[in-house]
Amino acid sequence: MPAIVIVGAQWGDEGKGKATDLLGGRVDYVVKPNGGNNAGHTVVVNGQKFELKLLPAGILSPNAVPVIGNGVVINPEALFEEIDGLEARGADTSKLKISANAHLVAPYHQTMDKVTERFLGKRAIGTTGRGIGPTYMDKIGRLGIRVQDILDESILRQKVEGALRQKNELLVKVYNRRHVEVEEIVDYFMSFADRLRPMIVESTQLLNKALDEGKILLMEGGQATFLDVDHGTYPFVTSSNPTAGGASVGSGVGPTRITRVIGIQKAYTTRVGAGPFPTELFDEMGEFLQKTGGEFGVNTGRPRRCGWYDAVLARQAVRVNGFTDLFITKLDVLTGLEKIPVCVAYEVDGVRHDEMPMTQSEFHHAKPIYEYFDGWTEDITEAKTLEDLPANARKYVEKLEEISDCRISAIGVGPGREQTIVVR
Ligand code: 2SA
Ligand code: GDP
Ligand code: MG
Repeated sequence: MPAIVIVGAQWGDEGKGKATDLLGGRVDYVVKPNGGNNAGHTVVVNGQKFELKLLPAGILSPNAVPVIGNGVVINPEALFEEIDGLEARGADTSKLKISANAHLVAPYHQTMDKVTERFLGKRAIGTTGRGIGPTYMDKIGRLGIRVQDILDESILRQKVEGALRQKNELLVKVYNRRHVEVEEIVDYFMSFADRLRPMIVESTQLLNKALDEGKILLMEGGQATFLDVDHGTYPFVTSSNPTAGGASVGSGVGPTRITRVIGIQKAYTTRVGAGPFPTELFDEMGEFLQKTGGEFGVNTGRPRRCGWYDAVLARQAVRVNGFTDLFITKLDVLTGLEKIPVCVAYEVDGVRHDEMPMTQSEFHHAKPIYEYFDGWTEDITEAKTLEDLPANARKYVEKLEEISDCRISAIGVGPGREQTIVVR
């Protein structure tokens, strides 16, 4: 039975929240496989706007069971703040399940995130400051604290002792911060134990059993392909694997059980934080996209950098993730433009590159080679079918499909759930 994966195909904020919400009504489980409260997913239901950070956006689909997978890093304070906020607005969060193997973000991880960024100075990544990188560092370094550790306080204490031995060396000697006490961290985590305990599950068994019973799973990737620590624009990336393979690792659902991988892509490109961005605009066109698209971070409020659609990135994303479908969002934002440039290849130090260059230096030097498409002026926000779109908007979408090497299955023409053209 189907397991569907949703992946950001660019640098994030493509509209994964909306895509999840659209499919959420038809699935039994919605799983978050990676990231933490660095994410920011917007869902607009009946004109009401919800901004999800740590929780899967699918928590708003009343019939789906939301699951935080083993690949996620959880800040318990942020978790309960978000749950309480949603409950106060009438959403039901009582079905939420959390993997015993997910890792916990400690206050010292957030301190490390912020001081590391400060020490990097001009080379800073522009992280969200939520402690995501340092928590994944501890996971890989085998110094992490997992959700299941709160089930046994003496184990938790041993793990915190081990982690702090190393952390305090860094915090005190290198970063000139205060010494963190073991009991302070144990007490901090244990203060959430009573609320966390009933939600903790062996998520791999839960999800595979659900598939065996014919249930439908939706895996909702956080961040995006080019923020992936392996496949992204390293080091300007997040510290998890938001690509399709990461959804498998982060949920315990094997790759052969995944039946559909949907890439979410804006009809243009945005990026928040530092790092290379070949089609970035520094003129009034960039301002137009930012203003019309409302391009500000859901989580940190930071303005997003804006640029044209980049087909070189799109093709690389199709390869890395093995997309079966693309969902193009925010086509409505381009309404009113006379010509719409699309990057079809790069020029790197005088040489044409049709595909992603091999090295970071080459990508930093990449200049877009554009093709130009005719724009449209008609309002498309009410369009329900391809035929409702003006001819030039249809041609633009057809061109994106052709140069991205993947079929387009849905098109977003506004933030609302119903503002979507389902092509197939
Ligand atoms: P981190 O905090 O270690 O994951 O930051 C590393 C890089 O990953 C980027 N990143 C994001 N990019 C886009 N959207 C994200 N979520 C929020 C949103 C962002 C916000 O949905 O708007 O509110 O600022 C997200 N999360 C991480 C980050 O900018 C760094 O470049
Ligand atoms: P995510 O991180 O991928 O879930 O995306 P975000 O929620 O951070 O950012 C996407 C923004 O675009 C949100 O404000 C959505 O409400 C909005 N959005 C999604 N699809 C469309 C669309 O087709 N048209 C317009 N105008 N806005 C959209
Ligand atoms: Mg977002």
